[in-house]
Amino acid sequence: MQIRDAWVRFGAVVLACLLPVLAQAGVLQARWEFRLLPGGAQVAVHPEAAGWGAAQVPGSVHTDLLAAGLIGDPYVGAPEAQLQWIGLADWEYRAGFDVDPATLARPHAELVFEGLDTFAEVELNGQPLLRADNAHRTWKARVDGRLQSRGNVLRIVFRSPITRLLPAVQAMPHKIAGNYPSPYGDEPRDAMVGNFVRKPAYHFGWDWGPRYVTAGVWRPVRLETWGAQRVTDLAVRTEALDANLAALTTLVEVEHAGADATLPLRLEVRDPDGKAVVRIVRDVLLKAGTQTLQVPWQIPKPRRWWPAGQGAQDRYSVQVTLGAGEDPALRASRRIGLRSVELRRDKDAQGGQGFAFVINGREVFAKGANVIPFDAFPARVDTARLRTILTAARDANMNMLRNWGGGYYEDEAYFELADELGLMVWQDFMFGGGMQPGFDPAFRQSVVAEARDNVRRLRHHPSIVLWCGNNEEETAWKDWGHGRDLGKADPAFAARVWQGYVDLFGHDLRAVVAEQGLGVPYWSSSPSNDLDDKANDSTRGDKHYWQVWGNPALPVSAYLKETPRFMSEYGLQSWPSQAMVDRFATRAEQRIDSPVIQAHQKFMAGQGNERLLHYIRLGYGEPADFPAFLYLSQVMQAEGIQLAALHHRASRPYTMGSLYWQLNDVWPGASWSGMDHEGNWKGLHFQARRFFADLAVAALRDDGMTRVSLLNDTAQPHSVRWRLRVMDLQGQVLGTQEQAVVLAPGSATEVGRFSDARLLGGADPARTIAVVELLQEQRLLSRQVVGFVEARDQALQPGQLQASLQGEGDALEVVVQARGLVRAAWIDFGANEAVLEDNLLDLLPGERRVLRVRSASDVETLRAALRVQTLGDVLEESR
Ligand code: BMA
Repeated sequence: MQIRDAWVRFGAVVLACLLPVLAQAGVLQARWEFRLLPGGAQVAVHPEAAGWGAAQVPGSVHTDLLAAGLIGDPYVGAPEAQLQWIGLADWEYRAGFDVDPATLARPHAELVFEGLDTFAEVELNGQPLLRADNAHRTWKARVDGRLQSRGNVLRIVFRSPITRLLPAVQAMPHKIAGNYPSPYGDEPRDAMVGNFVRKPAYHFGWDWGPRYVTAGVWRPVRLETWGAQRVTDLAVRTEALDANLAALTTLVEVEHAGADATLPLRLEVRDPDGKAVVRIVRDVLLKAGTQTLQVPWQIPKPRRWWPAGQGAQDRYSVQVTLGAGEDPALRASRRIGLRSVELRRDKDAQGGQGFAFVINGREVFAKGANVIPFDAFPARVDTARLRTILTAARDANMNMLRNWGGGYYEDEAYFELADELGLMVWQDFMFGGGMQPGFDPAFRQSVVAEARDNVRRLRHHPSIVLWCGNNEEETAWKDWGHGRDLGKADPAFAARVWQGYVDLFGHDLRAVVAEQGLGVPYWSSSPSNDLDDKANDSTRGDKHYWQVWGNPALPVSAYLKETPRFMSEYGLQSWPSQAMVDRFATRAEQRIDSPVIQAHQKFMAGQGNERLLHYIRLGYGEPADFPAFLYLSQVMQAEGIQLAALHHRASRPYTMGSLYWQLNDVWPGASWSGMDHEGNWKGLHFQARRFFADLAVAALRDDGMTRVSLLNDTAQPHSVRWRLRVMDLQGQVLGTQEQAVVLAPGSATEVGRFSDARLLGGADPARTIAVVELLQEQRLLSRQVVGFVEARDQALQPGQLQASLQGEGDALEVVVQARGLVRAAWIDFGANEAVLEDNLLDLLPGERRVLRVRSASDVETLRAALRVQTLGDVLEESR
């Protein structure tokens, strides 16, 4: 008691120096500080973090330590092992704030914590306020009468999830499957806590990212105040929608205190041009408590929201006002898109079952990638970064992103961008893999609360077309031995675990989506056929295919033998560019097996680079040096994923989606991504823009036979020509075929199969290629160069490409001119930031291309830095 009193007095003195910030209703403006919680085991080992230091909210303890200079950059070098103590420590945050008189005078007040990571004890002015245990939830606490005009103090203690949960996990006679065990000894390998806590799973380390078990106030804290009423939610339910009419119901949730009251409720709807198209005023009777008011309305000839490539991304704004409307607590607004969504699962005659997204009545082939968190510390991801990466997704002709379940539910800004860009979002609930304690009622309750918070927070976004229970849990249980092993060890416990799974993902989350999701479909797991017998089946439901890259590491040609109904994951790794690698490793450290390089390669505990070399060797041969390894990893990835994606598209309508793993990176390192951590395009992303183009040609060679298909993802028919030319590497044409065709809307049309013998005649396969093109009038829409042997064995020559820089300022261009065939030309400017219009280019003999360049660097610097790698040059060095 004495100690506590002394501490309170000491705290009061320190707080006097805190300079409180004046708070109004809205995001709480306060100066935050942090330190190690006194008395914890880490204080003696890390006295440097025992004193108060400035903190950032929203933020995380790692970024606060970094800003205070107490740790080095967690992304540079190989510091992970030394930083694991942070995740084992308890942390204390505090903020002082004053409240302006008008805000203080309001009868009701609430503190809203949009993100607390994770086990948090919150106090206001020395009194307990709330305890939190789920980072994915919004936590709210009424503070009526508890605020003072000056010197309010919020104090939050964050407990280490590892030390908090470990005793219980260790006491379990049999564990449930976790994800990636820590290689650093901070947590026993056989008692992982990650699956027992509602915290982003990737914080515990993943096969593309570091292990930083962070803590903190990761989203804003808001102070909300109101009078007798407040509007707590606004949603619009679509009752019926087609090209002629939209029938809608506005759902306004209102909290009212005191006796019955009648107030006017105003609804105003503006069309995509900002013109008011609906104005309704009506008196509503409010009873004490929470109620949902319903206001129906209609729009003739609605302007519907379409995915990219299918039509406009029109949106309407809906605003409601209760009473006189000056009070922000009595107003709410939403931007909504009018679209219908159906997950079509037609059964076929062979016992299969389809998986197709139908938007506004039209089947849409889903093209895109899986999204992982944009940073190890989510609070430092800003809207600009999201805009860069999501715009790049749309620019690469993607129309769908799958928000994978091992991260966090993205910010409003993410979905706002997806709406604007026409990117459909497949939204996983945040379960990244392994198995959850669904048998624990408290755990299930917490998940249901989290799901309600997030579905209600995000449901007005037209981009969201699917809520999916989890990533890979059903298949892990059924196909990877988790169910079998636990069943052998403890059949009764295994049965409880599985029942918990079915209750949580088969029932609870399905019910939340049905009640709150405004008609968006639910799917219990990816991959699955929604709790069918088999979880990862090519003939039913969605599929993750990892026999290429994963075990048994089949060659990329195996992609052509796998034809799913919807491919939601497949992938190949690569390294980012040399300039990016230079950010975290010195040149001396840049060896395939150096500790720093290995630290940034997370696949299978150090085997990732071997796996990459396996694929590089199969297709391209041995890299001569580290820069060649980086370059060849990107070429291999881009060409391999292209093969799979084009095969999926050519298999339409049997296959209705192709989402590769993965769009983006969490940090700078090796991964399956097509863009690096800063949003720079790797070769894959440039290639994706070509292989996902709405009008494209797929020339797929397998077992000595080239199958040519023409792809049209637009809703219109197209008159086109396709042309196939066989030529040698110097451009001499040995044979040509050409044909005009009309492509039906939303179709894949096979136009020919050609044996090698027919194409080559007697020509040397190492010195001959087939060039397959799709043309509309004089315009080349799409082209593929087909080799008859692996690139490794092609007679590609060095020195076939000349590159120069011309122009200046905004009119800067790279001119590339090929002599003989050039494959996979990669142009860069070293450490200078420069954005090129196109890259990773195949150039036919004699071809010239002019590419726009945007850069802040001056021409001479860029000219000196201009570098081009081609397969002909790079392979020559290793021969
Ligand atoms: C998939 C994902 C991730 C993983 C990726 C690459 O199956 O669901 O868990 O990062 O594979 O191994």
